[in-house]
Amino acid sequence: MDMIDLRSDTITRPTEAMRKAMANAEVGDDVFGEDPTVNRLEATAAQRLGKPAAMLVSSGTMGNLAAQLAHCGRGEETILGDQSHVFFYEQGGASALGGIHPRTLANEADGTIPIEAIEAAIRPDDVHFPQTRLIILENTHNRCKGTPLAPAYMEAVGQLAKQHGLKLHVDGARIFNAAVALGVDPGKLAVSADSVTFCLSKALAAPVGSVLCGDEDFIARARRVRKSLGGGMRQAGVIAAAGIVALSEMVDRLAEDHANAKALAEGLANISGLRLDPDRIKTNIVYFRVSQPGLDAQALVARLNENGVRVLPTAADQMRAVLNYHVNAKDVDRALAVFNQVVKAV
Ligand code: TLP
Repeated sequence: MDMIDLRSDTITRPTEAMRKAMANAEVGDDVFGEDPTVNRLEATAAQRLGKPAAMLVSSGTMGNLAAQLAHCGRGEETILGDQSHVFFYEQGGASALGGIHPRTLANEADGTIPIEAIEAAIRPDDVHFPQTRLIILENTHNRCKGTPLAPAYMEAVGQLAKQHGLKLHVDGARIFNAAVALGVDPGKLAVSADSVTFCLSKALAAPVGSVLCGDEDFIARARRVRKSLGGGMRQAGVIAAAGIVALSEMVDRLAEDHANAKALAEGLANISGLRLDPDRIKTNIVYFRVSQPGLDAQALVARLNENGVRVLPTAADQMRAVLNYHVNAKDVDRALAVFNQVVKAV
């Protein structure tokens, strides 16, 4: 049985074009700055995000951590959403490794944090308080249903940061999904940010890697941080080669994942015993709840798995499906048939 794997877009495997590019990549020692393929990926990424410089890192987590360590000193504070990946899923790395203090604010359902709430959380100059240094936004917002944050909101937060002498970092793990969904250039979403990370290894289907973008000084500091974290990768051109293909060939097709996500969401909403609002689905991520008596997320996930569909449990009554390169419109129909059968069988 062919499994339909909807647990995450991180499960995507490299395309034939990526495998060829990796096999033939020209490489050098990237710690010496001598890997031509890494240099080409970094230049391409910087240009796509409208920033002067960029650095390849092993993962989105490392990109977000390196950004925080490059922006903040020990005891300084970041302002970020309580549903953000940085706060929720990154092991508190910035606190553990950098002594950085997170100030969480409630995310709205659409992944934003109200501007007034951010402004109110900025610390005044008082000996009792840590100093606020950095605001972090996430676009698209994973735990807030993959919602893309609009350019006007990103710019308003950037303006606020500037007024208060703060920096803005964007966890743009899926910023290309946001750009495609909103029909804007990714650079427009990053224009007010001092730094932005995006992932090659998620919806863009590269096997490894993320890129951190920012100005030259920031990237120079982040390179020191990356080395101290053990992230100097030497002949990383074999990774970067797949990343270059990801950026040139895999961005426009994200619209297919979004259409498939919408179709899946509409189908799931028609199954009594499952709950979600399909109108909220704007990119490739579909969260839904189970409200069928006698069924919880773990049990449903197990039964779906036995029938060839994999989704991720995210709470006792909640699951997540992420549409990706290996799932087409026919697979969505097949997955919906399995959902129907499994929920009805209870
Ligand atoms: N997200 C993963 C899991 O960690 C939850 C997923 O399957 O969605 N920022 C955002 C918004 C992310 O969703 C992720 C990964 C990361 C950062 C971290 O990227 P990696 O896994 O490359 O460290």
